[in-house]
Amino acid sequence: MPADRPGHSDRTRRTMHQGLSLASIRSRICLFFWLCLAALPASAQAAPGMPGMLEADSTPAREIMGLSHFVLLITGSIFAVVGGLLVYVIIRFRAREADAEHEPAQVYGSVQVELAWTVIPVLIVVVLFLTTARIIFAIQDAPEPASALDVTVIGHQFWWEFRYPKLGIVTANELHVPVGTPGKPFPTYLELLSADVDHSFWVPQLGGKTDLIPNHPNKMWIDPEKPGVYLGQCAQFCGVEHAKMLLRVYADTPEQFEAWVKNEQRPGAQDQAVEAGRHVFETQACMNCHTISGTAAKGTFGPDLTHMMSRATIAAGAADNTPENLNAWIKNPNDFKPGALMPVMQLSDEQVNELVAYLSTLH
Ligand code: HEC
Ligand SMILES: [Cu+2]
Repeated sequence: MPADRPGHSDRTRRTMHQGLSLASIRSRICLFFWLCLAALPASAQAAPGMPGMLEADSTPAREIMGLSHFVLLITGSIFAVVGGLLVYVIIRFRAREADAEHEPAQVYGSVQVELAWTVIPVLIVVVLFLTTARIIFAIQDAPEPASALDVTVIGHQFWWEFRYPKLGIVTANELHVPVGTPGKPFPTYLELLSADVDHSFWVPQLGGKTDLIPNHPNKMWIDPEKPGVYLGQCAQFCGVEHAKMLLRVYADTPEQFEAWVKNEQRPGAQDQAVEAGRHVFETQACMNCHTISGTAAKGTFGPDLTHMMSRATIAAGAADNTPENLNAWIKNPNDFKPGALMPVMQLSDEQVNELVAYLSTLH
């Protein structure tokens, strides 16, 4: 509409202009909501290779999920009531031509209204607080059954060490725990420690986040019910490679778990055919940082490699455990994880090939 069209006062033109931009804002808000709605089903389903945040499969995770649904219900209702009233008021009491001359009724103070908007929110906060506290204590104070499995988890920059003190097993990055059977849960109690800085153990399907703090042991427990692999990751910024500090929890059937334990308890394989690689390992600095039981290598700065072939990934999930990746990792760990705390060892291609041949026998 031409701006200079006669018969339109300044005021009308201003209103029309505002109306136009309001309409475009409205359509943008609509678009945003539709996008959110469309994204919901996608985000509710765990993408492959991503931890599933909305698929609790262990008692602590399920309790936390129930709590968050409850909190969402209450806060969602508040949002609906407040938002609904706001929309109603905006439409019902919008500015009209006829209102231009007089101002709206002015209300000063109302004891009832002020009491209501003080007391009701306080009650809601108390309910939220008590429910949250109840769930936190129910999880934290759950008595540890005598049959429970104990694992010590030690966070390192940028990998996980798992120790099973009663079973004499040390492994890295891939935690194996047994599943319970209906009526016979088999929880795993984790003692969380750190070798350097703060880390956080987080496998969303199994439990809440718990920090690994130097000199301050923390505890948590999980009791997965379905066999399978649960993904997680370090949830506390611990240095440049924090994002590549991934976790895999294998929930094994009792038979699988027993077989895994048996295998892990054996000393490292000693295959004469790969003697050359073993020699390189034992005469280079590798042995100062890594342990391979049954050899001279007793270092603890890096992951225990005694049964490294029983793991699907290397470098805390940064790469699949294949001979090519092992080769590339030993040549230059920074290719996978810039800033990883394993040095470039300046070995010849032949030495690296021998090393990989040796490591590949460590089942
Ligand atoms: C200064 C200590 C140090 C030395 C020396 C060292 N490494 Fe490492 N290594 C590490 C650390 C730390 C990691 C874990 C890196 C990460 O995931 O962030 C690692 C990871 C590895 C891994 C992956 C293990 C897994 O399960 O994720 C392999 C294999 C490995 N090193 C082999 C070697 C070999 C072979 C040598 C000798 C040529 C060697 N390392 C020398 C510290 C060292
Ligand atoms: Cu970390």
